[in-house]
Amino acid sequence: MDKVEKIHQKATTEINTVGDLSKLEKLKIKYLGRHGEINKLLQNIKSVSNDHKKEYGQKINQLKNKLTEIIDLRHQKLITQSEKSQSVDISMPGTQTPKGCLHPITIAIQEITAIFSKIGFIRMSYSEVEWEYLAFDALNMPKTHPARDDFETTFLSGKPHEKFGKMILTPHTSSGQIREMWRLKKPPIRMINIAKCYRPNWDATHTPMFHQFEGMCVDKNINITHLKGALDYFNQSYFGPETKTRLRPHHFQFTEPSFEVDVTCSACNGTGILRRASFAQDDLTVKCKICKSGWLELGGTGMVHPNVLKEGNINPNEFSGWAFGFGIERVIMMKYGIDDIRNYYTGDIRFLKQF
Ligand code: FA5
Repeated sequence: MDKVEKIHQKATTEINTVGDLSKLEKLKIKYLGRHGEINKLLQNIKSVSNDHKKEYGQKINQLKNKLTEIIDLRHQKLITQSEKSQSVDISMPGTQTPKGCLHPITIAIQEITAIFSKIGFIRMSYSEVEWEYLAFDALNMPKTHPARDDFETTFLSGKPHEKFGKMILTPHTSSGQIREMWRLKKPPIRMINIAKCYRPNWDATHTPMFHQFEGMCVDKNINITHLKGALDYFNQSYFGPETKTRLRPHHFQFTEPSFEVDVTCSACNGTGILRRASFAQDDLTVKCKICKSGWLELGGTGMVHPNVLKEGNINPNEFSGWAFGFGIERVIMMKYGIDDIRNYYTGDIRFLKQF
């Protein structure tokens, strides 16, 4: 009987002071389990005299019921405590979920599209896989042109087309000129073709996949002044109202005359020199690291070659037009002074979220 009382005392203290549910579960097994203290006490009944057997059995049953009851109570209490500790404190600051952002190329595509749509240009996106004929022959580029070399163009396996030749990954957006003339059949044409292009290059200013935007305008009496006006309009809208544009003579097979387009560098305002205030009285001047000369090269342009208009079933004696092709990665680099094109494609969030 003493032992029963001792176990009663010990178990009650342990159960009422236990601090978590898993320890309470262990106490339950210790006292009420198959090999627990209560069962051990029951096994001892053999050694109790017959006179006391009944009383002993009753005491053990009472103890079992008592322990079951206080274990249940403790269990309930611990659950309530843990619920309270997990309850929401509405005065706590919330967890910040990182926000996504648009890729700088996507932002530039949206901006360029909006700028040209204001002057009536329709956004097109011609395919990334093109026929050799449309990318070269139709653009007045002979079979021997170096751009048609394996090193410059990615040819795809597959059966060549009888007229259009092999399939290639589009090396420039200029094939969109032919496709747009075919689509509209008749001028006026005002197109901005924005698409992915592929060339096997990889350095600080070239990636194997890049984006170009190709502008084309064909109508009656279109001349170079319209081209210069459109380029001024775009460059001032995209780079800033102070931006100046210049055309330098160049050569492309599909335009005549052809030019390279330069714009004034926004870092040095076209001076080629950066002025830094110094603590001494004189100004400290350094050469602009971005442009070195005040001008940055944007891309190629020119008046659409008569042979190209003919390929588009447009009479060059009746209509004329201009076209240009610029790299999107390049215009963003020029606008923000980015020195390595590969930044766009390494997926570094610290770079991408700045735009
Ligand atoms: C052309 O692709 C001509 N089709 C442009 C053109 C269109 C001229 C219409 C006349 C009339 P070019 O190869 O220079 O030209 O490329 C134009 C621009 O694309 C370059 O100035 C450069 O910004 C970008 N570019 C070319 N190759 C890459 C490359 N591998 N990675 C990133 N940008 C490139």
